[in-house]
Order: sequence, then structure tokens, then C-alpha cells
Amino acid sequence: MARLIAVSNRVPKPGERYTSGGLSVALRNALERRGGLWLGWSGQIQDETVSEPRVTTQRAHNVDYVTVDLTKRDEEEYYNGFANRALWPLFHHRPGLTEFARRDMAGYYRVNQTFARILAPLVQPDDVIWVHDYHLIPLASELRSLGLKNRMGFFLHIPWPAQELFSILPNHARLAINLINYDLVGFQTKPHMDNFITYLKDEMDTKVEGGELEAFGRRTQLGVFPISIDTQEFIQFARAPRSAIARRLEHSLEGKILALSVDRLDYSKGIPQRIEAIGRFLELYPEYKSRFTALQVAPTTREAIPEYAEINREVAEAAGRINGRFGDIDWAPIRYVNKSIGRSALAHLYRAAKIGVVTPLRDGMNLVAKEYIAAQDPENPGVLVLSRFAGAAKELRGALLVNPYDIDGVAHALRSACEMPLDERLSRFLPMYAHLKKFNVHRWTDDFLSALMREPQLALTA
Ligand code: ADQ
Repeated sequence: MARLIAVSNRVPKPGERYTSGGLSVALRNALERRGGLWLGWSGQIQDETVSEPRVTTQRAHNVDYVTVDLTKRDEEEYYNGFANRALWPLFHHRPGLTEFARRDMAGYYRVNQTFARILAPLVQPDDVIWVHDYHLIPLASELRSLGLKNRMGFFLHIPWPAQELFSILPNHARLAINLINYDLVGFQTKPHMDNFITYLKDEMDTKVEGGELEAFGRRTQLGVFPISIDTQEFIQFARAPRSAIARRLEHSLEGKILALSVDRLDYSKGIPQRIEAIGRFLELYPEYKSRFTALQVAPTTREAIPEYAEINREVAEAAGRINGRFGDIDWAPIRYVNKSIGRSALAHLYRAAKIGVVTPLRDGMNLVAKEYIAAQDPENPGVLVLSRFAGAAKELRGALLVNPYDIDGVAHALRSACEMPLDERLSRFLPMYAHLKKFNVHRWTDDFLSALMREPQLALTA
């Protein structure tokens, strides 16, 4: 079996097995099965004056974890700059938040080059290379220019934007060509893939047929691979005796209906709009005052980026406003905490919530929606209120699908969720539960890797 090489912006520590999210667990699993190597940024910053990046290798369970330190300048330009202030907002359809700087773009290419230079000598001829996400789009081009002929796949975890938006990037053609240097490019949903195909046809006059494109003397396969969760793990966590945090939560609820949201604190997640909708719900249906509690768990991320400090302030203000307006001396409608919660406690919180509120303005997939479903009691499940703009909406058809910009619409959906009888909750929940048992994250890694290892000609006739 060919060895697997995974590359992602960050690499978890070999021992972080039960604290990290589904993706790293699944990737680690695939790497351990085949033997492999995982390369990415260590998260450490090194002195600018050191001429070569510090590389650390740790081996555990058949896998080499190779981590690279970056300089402050690399972090500013590659990570905070081009990846998170240009690509992230634009790919989430927020051109107003997009800050493009040529210096950042140069830093982005420089770090990709550094990763390629470090990786190339470690690669054996029949290794298969799987690159993750928008930070590393140019990696295959850099590796190929160093002479590597290996099969290389890329998976985009975030949406691919509409053509009009992508072409706002001054270097859009270069990035698209970077993607063509992979053998397989995977997207979360068909609309994301179709956006890319439209761009290729209109801007680059490229032929795309049967999910395969031919350009610049190369053949690249495109595909849809909706990412999933370790469903069994979540089912087991949720079934286990409740953790202390879940007991504290249930005790504090005193029988009130819990509507739970769990997100990284990010402007793409639609948190201020969601809080606004909770206010509207209480305004339209005052009978729920003192009977309903919304809990928003949102650890801060990417704090060095100004837009992220701003969203933190905005969410705290919105929650304060709604609590001030609707709350009472013994009840506040919204609890807002900037905390990260362990996986098994998280499963218990999901299970305690009669309503899961997942309303991003745009999201590649959104794993919280899937985790919420997996953690429910199959005999008495809760209701998922889900944004139609999350990739997960393409699969979780039993959710109450909402438009997160439509504050009244979300308020009505919250009411329907509160009132929904058991038979309707079951008929919505059971197909989603069965779907997630079958399409879990292990199936996702297997599907992507078997597509990557298939020869292109075979893919044409498949
Ligand atoms: P994210 O934008 O990070 O991921 P998401 O898919 O929801 O979004 O994944 C978040 C993960 O972090 C979930 O597993 C969740 O449980 C965990 N998490 C969030 N808040 C937490 C908290 N307070 N405590 C503990 N854990 C928390 C990107 C894309 C998504 C895509 C994923 C995977 O933006 O669209 O689904 O990658 O491809």
C-alpha cells in the first residue's frame, strides 16, 4: 500500500488523540493504517535572524509528524494576511472584509515554497500526497517544480466562491492554475465545485467533462466529498454518564428549553444575526419568556486579526442588548461564553439541547450540525435549525432549513422547533441519523483516497 503524506496548515501533536476534532482523528487514522507523514506549521514562531526554518520530527504509531516553525513575518503575511484576510472572507462571500496586499500574497507563496522544500526530500516515489485547505493551494505547483511526480490531491474545507467574487483576487488565475497542478481537487458540495467549473470555463476557456478537466497538458479530476464526523464516537460520548459540566447545565436550566449554538467566534458563523433572531422570537412569542434559554458557546480564534476582535465585541453587545430588553431579575434569555469544551462534554450539551441552532451566513460544511444530530437521544431527539448556506444543508434535509439573514424566518423556525411533536421530530431525525452512521469521516477519507489513487482514464469510465 502506498504511504500517505498529509499536509495541513497546523499539525496536531501525536498525543492529542481525544481532544482534537474529527478531521485530525480521521486523518491520523488513515495515516496510521498506511504508514505516513504529516507536515505543517508547529504554531511556533522563530527568530527572523535564523536563516533556515526549524523543523521538528516526532514519530508515533507508524507516522512521522514533521512540524515547521515560521517567523513573525510569515505568520503576518501567510496566515493572518493572505489566508485569513483575503481568501477566507472572499471565499465566504464577504468582499467588504477582504484586504488584499501584494506583500501578503508573496508571503503566502514563500511559506508554500518553504513547506515544499522541506517536504520534497522526504517523499518516496509511490507516496500519495493529500493537501488540506486554502492555506496551501500552491503546494502541488511548488512540489512539481522541484520535480515530484507523485499523485497529489487537494481538499478545500471552505466554500469555493462564485466566479464574480473569486475574480476579485488580483492573482485569481495563478491560484486556479495552482489547483490544476493536483490530480484530484475535492469540494464539500456540488455548488462549490460548479462555481470552480464556471470560472474555468469562462475565464480560462478550459474543457471540463465528466468531472475531469484538461488544461496545460494535465488532467485533473474534480469531485464532491462532503466531510463528516466520527459518528460512532459521538453516539458513545452522548450515551455515557453525563459529565459534571452537563449536570451543572441541566441543573441551572430548571426545565427550560435549551437552544444551543457552538461555533468558533467567526463572522462567517452568523452569530449576531442569530442573537437578533432570538430577540425577535421573544418579541413575537412572549409566552416563551422565562421558559427558554439560548446558550452560545464560542471560543475566540484568530485574535490578531482586527475583524475577529470586532466580531467578539459585536456578539457581546448584541447578547447584552437582548438580555437587557427581555431578561428579568431571575432570567436572562442568552448565555454567552468564550470557552472551548472537551468532546465528550460537548456531546452531553448537544443532547441536553432541545434545539440546535446552526445558522452560519456561509460555511463549507459545518460539523457542529452533524455532531448535534449524532448526539441526540434516538427515542426523543431534538430539532436542528440549520442555515441553508451551510454545506451540511445539502445532506441534513430533516433540519428546519432557514435563511440566516431572514430574522423573522429564523424566529418562526425557533417557535416551530419548540412546539414540534415527537412523531415529527422522529421522522425528521431518523433519516439524518442513519445517513451520518453510514457517511462518517472514515468513509470520507476512504472515498477521497480511493478517488486519488484511481488512474484518470479509469475515472472517465467509472
Ligand atoms: P470550522 O469553521 O472550524 O471548520 P466546523 O465544521 O463547525 O467549523 O468545525 C468546528 C469544530 O470545532 C467542530 O468539531 C466543533 O465541535 C469544534 N468546536 C467549535 N466550537 C467549539 C467549542 N466551543 N468547544 C469545543 N469544540 C468546539 C472548517 C470549515 C467548515 C468545515 C470544517 C471541516 O469552515 O465548514 O465543516 O472545516 O471541513
